[in-house]
Amino acid sequence: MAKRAVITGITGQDGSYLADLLVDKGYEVTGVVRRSSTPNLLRIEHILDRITLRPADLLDQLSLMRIVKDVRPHEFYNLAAMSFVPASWDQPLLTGEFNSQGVTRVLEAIRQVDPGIRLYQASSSEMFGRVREVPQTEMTPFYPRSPYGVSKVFAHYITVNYRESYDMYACSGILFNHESPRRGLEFVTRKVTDGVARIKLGLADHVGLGNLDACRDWGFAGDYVRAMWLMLQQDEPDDYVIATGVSHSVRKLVEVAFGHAGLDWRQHVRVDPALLRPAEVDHLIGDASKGRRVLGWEPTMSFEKLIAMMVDADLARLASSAGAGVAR
Ligand code: NAP
Ligand code: F7E
Repeated sequence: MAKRAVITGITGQDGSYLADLLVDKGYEVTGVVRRSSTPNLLRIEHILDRITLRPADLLDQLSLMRIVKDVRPHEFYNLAAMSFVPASWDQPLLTGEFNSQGVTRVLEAIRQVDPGIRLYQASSSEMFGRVREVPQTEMTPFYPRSPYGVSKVFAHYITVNYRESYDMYACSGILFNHESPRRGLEFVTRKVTDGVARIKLGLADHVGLGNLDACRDWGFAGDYVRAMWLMLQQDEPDDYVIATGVSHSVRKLVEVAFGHAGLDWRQHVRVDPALLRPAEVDHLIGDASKGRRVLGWEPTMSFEKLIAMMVDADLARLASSAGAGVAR
Protein backbone atom coordinates (compact mmCIF):
# COMPACT_ATOMS: atom_id res chain seq x y z
CA MET A 1 0.00 0.00 0.00
CA ALA A 2 1.33 3.44 -0.91
CA LYS A 3 2.26 5.75 1.96
CA ARG A 4 0.20 8.93 2.21
CA ALA A 5 1.73 12.33 2.90
CA VAL A 6 0.22 15.76 3.43
CA ILE A 7 2.33 18.82 2.56
CA THR A 8 1.31 22.30 3.67
CA GLY A 9 3.08 25.00 1.67
CA ILE A 10 3.17 22.78 -1.45
CA THR A 11 3.03 25.85 -3.72
CA GLY A 12 6.28 27.16 -2.18
CA GLN A 13 9.88 26.37 -3.06
CA ASP A 14 10.36 23.54 -0.56
CA GLY A 15 6.86 22.12 -0.92
CA SER A 16 7.38 21.68 -4.65
CA TYR A 17 10.73 19.89 -4.27
CA LEU A 18 9.35 17.70 -1.49
CA ALA A 19 6.33 16.80 -3.63
CA ASP A 20 8.71 15.79 -6.45
CA LEU A 21 10.68 13.60 -4.03
CA LEU A 22 7.65 11.89 -2.46
CA VAL A 23 5.89 11.30 -5.78
CA ASP A 24 9.09 9.66 -7.07
CA LYS A 25 9.10 7.46 -3.97
CA GLY A 26 5.55 6.30 -4.73
CA TYR A 27 3.72 8.31 -2.07
CA GLU A 28 0.15 9.51 -2.46
CA VAL A 29 0.72 13.23 -1.97
CA THR A 30 -1.96 15.66 -0.82
CA GLY A 31 -1.00 19.32 -1.01
CA VAL A 32 -2.66 21.97 1.10
CA VAL A 33 -3.46 25.16 -0.80
CA ARG A 34 -5.16 28.33 0.31
CA ARG A 35 -7.58 30.00 -2.01
CA SER A 36 -6.20 32.73 -4.25
CA SER A 37 -7.91 34.75 -6.95
CA THR A 38 -5.21 33.96 -9.49
CA PRO A 39 -3.43 30.61 -9.99
CA ASN A 40 -0.18 30.19 -8.04
CA LEU A 41 0.63 26.61 -8.99
CA LEU A 42 3.64 27.44 -11.15
CA ARG A 43 6.13 25.43 -9.09
CA ILE A 44 4.00 22.26 -9.11
CA GLU A 45 2.51 22.53 -12.60
CA HIS A 46 4.66 19.62 -13.80
CA ILE A 47 3.20 17.15 -11.25
CA LEU A 48 -0.40 18.35 -10.95
CA ASP A 49 -1.65 15.08 -12.44
CA ARG A 50 0.23 13.06 -9.81
CA ILE A 51 -0.86 14.87 -6.63
CA THR A 52 -4.12 15.89 -4.98
CA LEU A 53 -4.74 19.47 -3.85
CA ARG A 54 -7.07 20.32 -0.96
CA PRO A 55 -8.02 23.74 0.38
CA ALA A 56 -7.11 24.63 3.95
CA ASP A 57 -5.42 27.43 5.85
CA LEU A 58 -3.11 27.52 8.85
CA LEU A 59 -5.49 30.11 10.31
CA ASP A 60 -8.43 27.71 10.17
CA GLN A 61 -8.36 24.82 12.64
CA LEU A 62 -11.39 23.06 11.18
CA SER A 63 -9.96 23.00 7.67
CA LEU A 64 -6.77 21.36 8.99
CA MET A 65 -8.75 18.82 11.02
CA ARG A 66 -10.80 17.93 7.96
CA ILE A 67 -7.73 17.23 5.86
CA VAL A 68 -6.11 15.07 8.51
CA LYS A 69 -9.39 13.13 9.00
CA ASP A 70 -10.04 12.64 5.29
CA VAL A 71 -6.50 11.77 4.19
CA ARG A 72 -5.24 9.98 7.32
CA PRO A 73 -1.64 10.52 6.22
CA HIS A 74 1.31 8.52 7.49
CA GLU A 75 3.44 11.67 7.29
CA PHE A 76 2.57 15.35 7.59
CA TYR A 77 5.06 17.98 6.44
CA ASN A 78 4.24 21.46 7.76
CA LEU A 79 6.11 23.78 5.40
CA ALA A 80 3.53 26.57 5.14
CA ALA A 81 4.61 29.87 6.67
CA MET A 82 5.04 33.56 6.14
CA SER A 83 8.68 33.01 5.20
CA PHE A 84 10.04 36.42 4.14
CA VAL A 85 11.89 37.96 7.09
CA PRO A 86 11.41 41.70 6.24
CA ALA A 87 7.63 41.20 5.90
CA SER A 88 7.54 39.94 9.49
CA TRP A 89 8.27 43.48 10.75
CA ASP A 90 5.38 44.79 8.65
CA GLN A 91 2.95 42.11 9.85
CA PRO A 92 4.21 40.78 13.19
CA LEU A 93 0.80 39.61 14.41
CA LEU A 94 -0.07 37.76 11.22
CA THR A 95 3.41 36.23 11.20
CA GLY A 96 2.76 34.87 14.69
CA GLU A 97 -0.66 33.57 13.68
CA PHE A 98 0.73 31.67 10.67
CA ASN A 99 4.11 30.59 11.96
CA SER A 100 3.43 30.01 15.65
CA GLN A 101 -0.24 29.33 16.32
CA GLY A 102 -0.57 27.78 12.85
CA VAL A 103 1.82 25.07 14.04
CA THR A 104 -0.17 24.56 17.24
CA ARG A 105 -3.27 24.11 15.08
CA VAL A 106 -1.49 21.48 12.98
CA LEU A 107 -0.25 19.67 16.09
CA GLU A 108 -3.73 19.73 17.64
CA ALA A 109 -5.35 18.44 14.45
CA ILE A 110 -2.92 15.52 14.42
CA ARG A 111 -3.22 14.86 18.15
CA GLN A 112 -6.99 14.81 18.03
CA VAL A 113 -7.38 12.73 14.88
CA ASP A 114 -4.44 10.33 15.05
CA PRO A 115 -1.38 11.07 17.22
CA GLY A 116 0.47 8.29 15.36
CA ILE A 117 0.89 10.52 12.28
CA ARG A 118 4.52 11.62 11.87
CA LEU A 119 5.07 15.39 11.69
CA TYR A 120 7.89 17.42 10.18
CA GLN A 121 8.00 21.07 11.31
CA ALA A 122 9.99 23.55 9.19
CA SER A 123 12.20 25.34 11.69
CA SER A 124 14.88 27.81 10.72
CA SER A 125 18.43 28.97 11.34
CA GLU A 126 16.88 32.43 11.84
CA MET A 127 16.16 31.18 15.38
CA PHE A 128 19.92 31.51 16.11
CA GLY A 129 19.88 35.19 15.11
CA ARG A 130 22.60 36.97 17.06
CA VAL A 131 24.54 33.74 17.36
CA ARG A 132 25.63 32.44 20.74
CA GLU A 133 28.27 30.10 19.27
CA VAL A 134 29.94 29.32 15.95
CA PRO A 135 29.06 27.05 14.21
CA GLN A 136 25.46 26.49 15.31
CA THR A 137 24.27 23.03 16.37
CA GLU A 138 21.07 21.57 17.84
CA MET A 139 22.39 22.63 21.28
CA THR A 140 23.07 26.30 20.42
CA PRO A 141 20.76 28.66 22.36
CA PHE A 142 18.36 30.75 20.27
CA TYR A 143 18.49 34.57 19.97
CA PRO A 144 16.05 35.50 17.18
CA ARG A 145 16.35 38.96 15.60
CA SER A 146 13.03 39.36 13.78
CA PRO A 147 9.35 38.65 14.41
CA TYR A 148 9.86 35.80 11.92
CA GLY A 149 12.68 34.32 14.01
CA VAL A 150 10.67 34.74 17.20
CA SER A 151 7.64 33.03 15.63
CA LYS A 152 9.78 30.08 14.56
CA VAL A 153 11.20 29.69 18.09
CA PHE A 154 7.66 29.27 19.41
CA ALA A 155 6.91 26.78 16.64
CA HIS A 156 10.06 24.82 17.46
CA TYR A 157 9.30 24.56 21.15
CA ILE A 158 5.61 23.75 20.72
CA THR A 159 6.67 20.89 18.41
CA VAL A 160 9.15 19.62 21.02
CA ASN A 161 6.50 20.06 23.72
CA TYR A 162 3.86 18.01 21.89
CA ARG A 163 6.45 15.29 21.27
CA GLU A 164 7.31 15.18 24.98
CA SER A 165 3.75 15.68 26.28
CA TYR A 166 1.87 13.31 24.00
CA ASP A 167 4.61 10.97 22.78
CA MET A 168 4.06 12.14 19.20
CA TYR A 169 6.56 11.51 16.41
CA ALA A 170 7.22 15.21 15.75
CA CYS A 171 10.54 16.48 14.37
CA SER A 172 11.85 20.00 14.06
CA GLY A 173 14.27 20.47 11.18
CA ILE A 174 16.47 23.51 11.80
CA LEU A 175 17.32 24.26 8.20
CA PHE A 176 19.82 26.88 7.10
CA ASN A 177 19.12 28.95 3.96
CA HIS A 178 18.45 26.80 0.92
CA GLU A 179 17.94 28.10 -2.59
CA SER A 180 17.11 27.01 -6.12
CA PRO A 181 15.72 28.32 -9.40
CA ARG A 182 12.30 27.99 -7.69
CA ARG A 183 13.25 30.38 -4.86
CA GLY A 184 10.95 33.40 -4.44
CA LEU A 185 12.20 36.49 -6.29
CA GLU A 186 12.42 38.60 -3.12
CA PHE A 187 15.07 36.45 -1.40
CA VAL A 188 18.60 37.67 -1.93
CA THR A 189 20.05 34.79 -3.99
CA ARG A 190 17.20 34.80 -6.48
CA LYS A 191 16.97 38.58 -6.53
CA VAL A 192 20.64 38.62 -7.55
CA THR A 193 20.46 35.79 -10.12
CA ASP A 194 17.30 37.27 -11.67
CA GLY A 195 18.98 40.70 -11.68
CA VAL A 196 22.12 39.32 -13.35
CA ALA A 197 20.02 37.69 -16.05
CA ARG A 198 18.05 40.89 -16.69
CA ILE A 199 21.23 42.96 -16.92
CA LYS A 200 22.88 40.41 -19.21
CA LEU A 201 19.85 40.45 -21.53
CA GLY A 202 19.64 44.25 -21.54
CA LEU A 203 16.35 44.31 -19.61
CA ALA A 204 17.80 46.23 -16.61
CA ASP A 205 21.03 47.98 -15.71
CA HIS A 206 21.34 47.51 -11.96
CA VAL A 207 20.08 45.63 -8.93
CA GLY A 208 19.48 47.34 -5.56
CA LEU A 209 20.62 45.47 -2.47
CA GLY A 210 20.84 46.02 1.29
CA ASN A 211 23.54 44.66 3.58
CA LEU A 212 26.39 43.18 1.53
CA ASP A 213 28.28 42.05 4.63
CA ALA A 214 25.68 39.58 5.92
CA CYS A 215 26.87 35.97 5.70
CA ARG A 216 24.71 32.90 5.17
CA ASP A 217 25.22 29.15 4.90
CA TRP A 218 23.49 28.57 1.55
CA GLY A 219 22.63 25.11 0.22
CA PHE A 220 20.46 23.59 -2.51
CA ALA A 221 16.75 23.13 -1.66
CA GLY A 222 16.60 19.73 -3.39
CA ASP A 223 19.13 18.40 -0.88
CA TYR A 224 17.25 19.87 2.08
CA VAL A 225 13.87 18.26 1.35
CA ARG A 226 15.66 14.89 1.33
CA ALA A 227 16.71 15.64 4.92
CA MET A 228 13.05 16.35 5.85
CA TRP A 229 12.01 12.95 4.54
CA LEU A 230 14.91 11.19 6.28
CA MET A 231 13.88 12.73 9.63
CA LEU A 232 10.51 11.00 9.40
CA GLN A 233 12.03 7.58 8.58
CA GLN A 234 13.94 7.08 11.86
CA ASP A 235 13.04 4.89 14.85
CA GLU A 236 12.79 7.91 17.15
CA PRO A 237 11.75 11.51 16.47
CA ASP A 238 14.41 14.15 17.00
CA ASP A 239 15.56 17.62 15.92
CA TYR A 240 18.32 18.22 13.38
CA VAL A 241 20.39 21.09 12.05
CA ILE A 242 20.71 20.87 8.26
CA ALA A 243 23.43 23.03 6.69
CA THR A 244 26.44 22.85 4.40
CA GLY A 245 28.96 24.12 6.97
CA VAL A 246 30.19 26.77 4.51
CA SER A 247 29.24 30.44 4.79
CA HIS A 248 29.56 33.28 2.28
CA SER A 249 28.76 36.99 2.33
CA VAL A 250 26.16 38.63 0.11
CA ARG A 251 29.14 40.44 -1.49
CA LYS A 252 30.65 37.06 -2.44
CA LEU A 253 27.24 35.98 -3.77
CA VAL A 254 27.10 38.94 -6.17
CA GLU A 255 30.72 38.37 -7.19
CA VAL A 256 30.00 34.74 -8.12
CA ALA A 257 26.66 35.45 -9.81
CA PHE A 258 27.83 38.42 -11.92
CA GLY A 259 31.13 36.68 -12.64
CA HIS A 260 29.28 33.64 -13.99
CA ALA A 261 27.60 35.88 -16.58
CA GLY A 262 30.87 37.66 -17.44
CA LEU A 263 29.78 40.90 -15.72
CA ASP A 264 31.53 43.15 -13.16
CA TRP A 265 29.18 43.45 -10.17
CA ARG A 266 30.66 46.83 -9.12
CA GLN A 267 29.09 48.41 -12.20
CA HIS A 268 25.62 47.03 -11.52
CA VAL A 269 25.00 46.73 -7.76
CA ARG A 270 23.60 49.74 -5.92
CA VAL A 271 23.33 49.68 -2.16
CA ASP A 272 19.90 50.88 -1.07
CA PRO A 273 19.70 51.79 2.64
CA ALA A 274 15.93 51.21 2.53
CA LEU A 275 16.69 47.50 2.23
CA LEU A 276 18.62 47.32 5.51
CA ARG A 277 16.72 45.47 8.26
CA PRO A 278 15.77 46.93 11.66
CA ALA A 279 17.86 44.15 13.26
CA GLU A 280 20.19 42.00 11.20
CA VAL A 281 21.42 38.42 11.48
CA ASP A 282 25.07 38.99 10.62
CA HIS A 283 26.58 35.56 10.23
CA LEU A 284 25.15 32.05 10.15
CA ILE A 285 27.06 28.82 9.70
CA GLY A 286 25.64 25.44 10.63
CA ASP A 287 27.14 22.21 11.91
CA ALA A 288 25.07 19.34 10.51
CA SER A 289 27.24 16.57 12.03
CA LYS A 290 24.25 14.98 13.76
CA GLY A 291 22.22 14.87 10.53
CA ARG A 292 25.18 13.42 8.65
CA ARG A 293 25.79 10.79 11.32
CA VAL A 294 22.20 9.73 12.16
CA LEU A 295 20.38 10.42 8.89
CA GLY A 296 23.28 9.77 6.53
CA TRP A 297 22.46 13.13 4.92
CA GLU A 298 25.00 14.99 2.78
CA PRO A 299 24.64 18.15 0.70
CA THR A 300 25.45 17.49 -2.97
CA MET A 301 25.87 20.98 -4.42
CA SER A 302 28.53 23.61 -3.80
CA PHE A 303 27.62 27.28 -3.39
CA GLU A 304 29.32 28.19 -6.69
CA LYS A 305 27.47 25.47 -8.61
CA LEU A 306 24.15 26.44 -7.02
CA ILE A 307 24.48 30.11 -7.96
CA ALA A 308 25.65 29.26 -11.49
CA MET A 309 22.63 26.96 -11.92
CA MET A 310 20.28 29.73 -10.72
CA VAL A 311 21.82 32.33 -13.06
CA ASP A 312 21.55 29.91 -16.00
CA ALA A 313 17.92 29.12 -15.16
CA ASP A 314 17.01 32.82 -14.98
CA LEU A 315 18.81 33.54 -18.24
CA ALA A 316 16.92 30.73 -19.97
CA ARG A 317 13.56 31.78 -18.50
CA LEU A 318 13.93 35.46 -19.37
CA ALA A 319 15.39 34.81 -22.81
CA SER A 320 12.51 32.53 -23.76
CA SER A 321 9.80 34.82 -22.36
CA ALA A 322 11.35 37.80 -24.18
CA GLY A 323 11.50 35.80 -27.41
CA ALA A 324 7.89 34.72 -27.07
CA GLY A 325 6.73 38.24 -26.33
CA VAL A 326 5.42 37.15 -22.94
CA ALA A 327 4.98 39.86 -20.29
CA ARG A 328 7.95 39.85 -17.92
P1 NAP B 1 7.90 29.81 0.47
O1 NAP B 1 8.43 29.53 -0.89
O2 NAP B 1 7.66 31.20 0.88
O3 NAP B 1 6.50 29.01 0.60
C1 NAP B 1 5.64 29.22 1.70
C2 NAP B 1 4.40 28.38 1.51
O4 NAP B 1 3.52 28.57 2.64
C3 NAP B 1 3.57 28.74 0.27
O5 NAP B 1 3.10 27.54 -0.31
C4 NAP B 1 2.42 29.54 0.85
O6 NAP B 1 1.24 29.48 0.08
C5 NAP B 1 2.19 28.78 2.15
N1 NAP B 1 1.40 29.52 3.14
C6 NAP B 1 1.71 30.71 3.69
N2 NAP B 1 0.77 31.06 4.57
C7 NAP B 1 -0.17 30.07 4.59
C8 NAP B 1 -1.39 29.85 5.28
N3 NAP B 1 -1.86 30.73 6.16
N4 NAP B 1 -2.07 28.71 5.06
C9 NAP B 1 -1.63 27.80 4.17
N5 NAP B 1 -0.47 27.96 3.46
C10 NAP B 1 0.24 29.09 3.67
O7 NAP B 1 8.82 29.15 1.58
P2 NAP B 1 9.94 27.99 1.45
O8 NAP B 1 11.24 28.64 1.17
O9 NAP B 1 9.44 26.91 0.59
O10 NAP B 1 10.02 27.51 2.97
C11 NAP B 1 9.22 26.42 3.44
C12 NAP B 1 9.21 26.43 4.95
O11 NAP B 1 10.53 26.29 5.46
C13 NAP B 1 8.68 27.72 5.59
O12 NAP B 1 8.04 27.36 6.79
C14 NAP B 1 9.95 28.51 5.91
O13 NAP B 1 9.70 29.42 6.96
C15 NAP B 1 10.87 27.39 6.30
N6 NAP B 1 12.30 27.61 6.09
C16 NAP B 1 12.76 27.95 4.85
C17 NAP B 1 14.12 28.06 4.65
C18 NAP B 1 14.69 28.41 3.31
O14 NAP B 1 15.87 28.77 3.24
N7 NAP B 1 13.93 28.27 2.23
C19 NAP B 1 15.01 27.81 5.71
C20 NAP B 1 14.50 27.44 6.95
C21 NAP B 1 13.13 27.31 7.12
P3 NAP B 1 0.91 30.57 -1.07
O15 NAP B 1 1.56 30.05 -2.32
O16 NAP B 1 -0.57 30.56 -1.11
O17 NAP B 1 1.50 31.89 -0.64
O1 F7E C 1 18.34 37.40 3.16
C1 F7E C 1 20.72 40.22 3.04
C2 F7E C 1 19.69 40.22 4.17
O2 F7E C 1 15.94 37.36 2.50
C3 F7E C 1 19.64 36.90 3.37
C4 F7E C 1 14.17 32.65 4.52
O3 F7E C 1 14.01 31.53 3.70
O4 F7E C 1 16.36 31.93 5.19
C5 F7E C 1 15.65 33.01 4.61
O5 F7E C 1 15.78 34.19 5.40
C6 F7E C 1 20.58 38.02 3.74
C7 F7E C 1 20.06 38.93 4.88
O6 F7E C 1 17.02 35.31 3.57
C8 F7E C 1 19.18 42.04 0.32
O7 F7E C 1 19.83 41.40 4.98
C9 F7E C 1 21.07 42.08 1.39
O8 F7E C 1 21.09 39.16 5.80
O9 F7E C 1 17.58 35.88 1.26
P1 F7E C 1 17.16 36.50 2.53
P2 F7E C 1 16.94 35.26 5.17
O10 F7E C 1 16.47 36.53 5.74
O11 F7E C 1 18.24 34.72 5.66
C10 F7E C 1 15.96 31.58 6.52
C11 F7E C 1 16.77 30.40 6.96
C12 F7E C 1 14.48 31.39 6.64
O12 F7E C 1 14.02 30.60 7.45
C13 F7E C 1 13.62 32.36 5.91
O13 F7E C 1 12.31 31.84 5.75
O14 F7E C 1 20.76 38.86 2.62
N1 F7E C 1 20.33 41.09 1.92
N2 F7E C 1 20.39 42.69 0.41
C14 F7E C 1 19.15 41.03 1.28
N3 F7E C 1 18.09 40.22 1.43
C15 F7E C 1 17.03 40.41 0.61
N4 F7E C 1 15.96 39.59 0.73
N5 F7E C 1 17.02 41.41 -0.33
C16 F7E C 1 18.07 42.25 -0.52
O15 F7E C 1 18.02 43.14 -1.36
